[in-house]
Amino acid sequence: MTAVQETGSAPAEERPIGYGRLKRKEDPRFVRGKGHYVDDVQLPGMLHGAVLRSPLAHARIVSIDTSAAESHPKVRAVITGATLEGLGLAWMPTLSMDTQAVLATDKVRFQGQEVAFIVADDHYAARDAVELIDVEYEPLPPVIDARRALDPDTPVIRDDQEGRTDNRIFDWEAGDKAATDEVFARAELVVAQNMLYPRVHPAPLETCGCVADMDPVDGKLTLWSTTQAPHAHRTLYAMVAGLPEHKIRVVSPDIGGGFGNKVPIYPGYVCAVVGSILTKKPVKWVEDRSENLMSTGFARDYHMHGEIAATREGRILAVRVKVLADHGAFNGTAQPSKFPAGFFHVFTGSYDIEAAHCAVTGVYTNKAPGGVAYACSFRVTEAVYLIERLVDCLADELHTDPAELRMRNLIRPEQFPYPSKTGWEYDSGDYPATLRKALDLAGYDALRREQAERRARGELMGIGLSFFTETVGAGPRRQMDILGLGMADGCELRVHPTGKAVVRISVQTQGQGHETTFAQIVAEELGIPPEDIEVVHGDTDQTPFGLGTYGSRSTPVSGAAAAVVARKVRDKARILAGAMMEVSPDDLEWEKGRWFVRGDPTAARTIQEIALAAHGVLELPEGVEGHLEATTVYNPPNLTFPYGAYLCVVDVDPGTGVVKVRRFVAVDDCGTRINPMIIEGQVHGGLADGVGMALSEIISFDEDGNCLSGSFMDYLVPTALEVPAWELGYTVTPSPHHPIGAKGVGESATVGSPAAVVNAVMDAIGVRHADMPLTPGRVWLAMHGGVEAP
Ligand code: MCN
Ligand code: CUN
Repeated sequence: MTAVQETGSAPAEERPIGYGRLKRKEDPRFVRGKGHYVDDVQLPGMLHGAVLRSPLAHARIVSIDTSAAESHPKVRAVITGATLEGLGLAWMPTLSMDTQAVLATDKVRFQGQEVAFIVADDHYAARDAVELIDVEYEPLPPVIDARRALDPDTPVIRDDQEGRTDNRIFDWEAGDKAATDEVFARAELVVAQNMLYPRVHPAPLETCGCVADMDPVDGKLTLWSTTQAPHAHRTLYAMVAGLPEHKIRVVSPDIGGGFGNKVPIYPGYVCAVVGSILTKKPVKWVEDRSENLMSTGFARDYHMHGEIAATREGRILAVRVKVLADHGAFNGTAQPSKFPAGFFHVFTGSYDIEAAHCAVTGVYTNKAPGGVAYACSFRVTEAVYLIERLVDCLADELHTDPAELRMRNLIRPEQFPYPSKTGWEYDSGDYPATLRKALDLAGYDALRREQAERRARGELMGIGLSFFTETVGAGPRRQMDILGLGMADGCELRVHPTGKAVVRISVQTQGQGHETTFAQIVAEELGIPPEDIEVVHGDTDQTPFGLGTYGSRSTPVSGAAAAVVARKVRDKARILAGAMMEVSPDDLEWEKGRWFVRGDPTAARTIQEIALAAHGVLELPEGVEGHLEATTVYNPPNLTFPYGAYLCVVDVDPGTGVVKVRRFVAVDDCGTRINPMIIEGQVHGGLADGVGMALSEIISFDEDGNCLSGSFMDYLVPTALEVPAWELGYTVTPSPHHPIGAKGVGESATVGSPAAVVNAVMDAIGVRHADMPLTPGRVWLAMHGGVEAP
């Protein structure tokens, strides 16, 4: 598909960890088609579930007649909201402390909402029986445009909540309003821009699904489930069902992509569990593509009004933002409890400014719930897009080169750790070096000359930049929790007598390669080769508690935990090595894989020898137990702040508005690089996401609330034909507070790239702003002074 142009600097700078570009341990099974996904789970006597969904966006349920479905010969159970009400399960808590209907009882609130659940002998019978259920609806006016959601005459969507009189979910702000207003009042120049980050969908290759198996004898529920957070899900199920955690086992087998789509708990999972309880058989439920696109966690949907204040010389002084956040019918976003807009308040970006303020209002609409998904780093996508568009708007106003404008305003290396005006402390960075590297790789000056020549010939070539800073690694317990669960991660490491090791982690890979990179971290710390280290994950019965994989937190939190636990093992190995050699542990020094006597490198014990002795007959020092193992719970002191400079070159067809992405240069800095090959894969995927969102992806609705993007014929993800050969570079600025200096990278490219593409298209067509997705029709309209609603 896309070629990698390896453009990194000297290998020494790359600082790869334990075996560097190690091939992924998980790939032999994937390339042979031997992955084991939820839909591969087959249990004796297993039944199949299917969901009846609402055809209407907003309607009162008058009656549900299930008699025809119940008499279908292959149907084993028909579950409605009334059934669940009897069990106290008609509503469930969301990760944002709202409630969500499992199956609708009173009203339906978005098209595709779950209304009933059929359990049948096979999948086809279940789908057939869904058609036999007769629901009478009384249609209500739907609320589709978030900008109308707070109008006084707009129907109240969540009339299930007592005392509610409007569709407001929250008002939230960050920064210093008075200080910001003061800077704006005296600024020489203010540029303002409305922009929409449209509703998009992560659309993982594998849709969501589960197999629920409630053992009627021992009362233990086993749930194979597409979840990015098995432990957090288990605790929620325990809270909702009143079962103790040890009676619930959540298994997350191979996951075919998550991208945030698999963080929430969906009604289908709960219905499958209820189906298994009622039928005393295992029940499988796997949604289809349309169900996934129409009803599961969407992303973005932020209406933003941004203002940037500056001097005439191009010094950025302040940024002010108002956001209207469309959360759909239930506030089901997954983010740390204290931050209803996620980490949006990192919108000051990579610039050293005097003041900033944002105000975010969340509203209900008659659309599917979600909001935090699609490699967003908890809304950093929206924040980066906003500031990087605003900076280009300012450059346009000042007739300044956008690269120069950025260079002039970037936070300087000596300012780190940098306290941002909205409360973050950026850990480390050398922003100008990274931007310079991107410009050099791209040949920026030559590109600008080429652009001028082409313009003279009437050709539309555009060059777009973006510089992003992310906040990843949620998070310090004192600041962050989800539903009261602190975001620290456990990790356990055991070295067997033969010197092979098993590391048990709480995070869950959906394709990121954790089985490889966590082995590399332990290998680096202990000198045991990665192939001798097994990484166990994705099974709550086998792994320590932790909050899961999202917000690129695995490396910053669990990766740190793996390093810490390996160091604990190393420390114990030192005591044992001292006993083995009859020297004081204080006289020992470590080099990769062995403890040796200071001044006599030949007197040494390898970690493997020590492991054997730890299980053998060695006389142990006072207070030291046998075996070689350790556990830890890692509570990060701060988030990590990866960053990068991206440059996109596009050609736009003046006749049709078709955009061709000709080149894309991405220079990322994620601190210490554990596996450069995996990092490149993460960046490639994220860049493709960014091009897709910028040019073609949108979940849109008609005025009745019909979802117009329910299939891949309408929801256009990019293919190899739409993306260029990525040109990657990197810089390395380790995180000072992470044990191995690593920052997250999994979402960087999705976060950073859309602005670069849009900036390039605006540069090509000479228009200040047009909203994504920049489809040919919208580009053409923008070129000709028109605007089209998304
Ligand atoms: N890595 C590394 N060196 C670093 C940082 C990361 O080698 N300095 C490696 C890690 O060891 C890991 C991978 O890169 O193997 C991603 O690490 P990290 O940035 O910690 O992100 P997570 O593992 O927590 O993954 C989550 C992130 C998110 S939130 C989304 S969304 C997304 C993404 O990962 N979903 C993905 N990338 C994805 N990639 C695949 N294939 N599938 C998804 O669903
Ligand atoms: Cu925001 S998508 Mo990822 O955090 O699973």
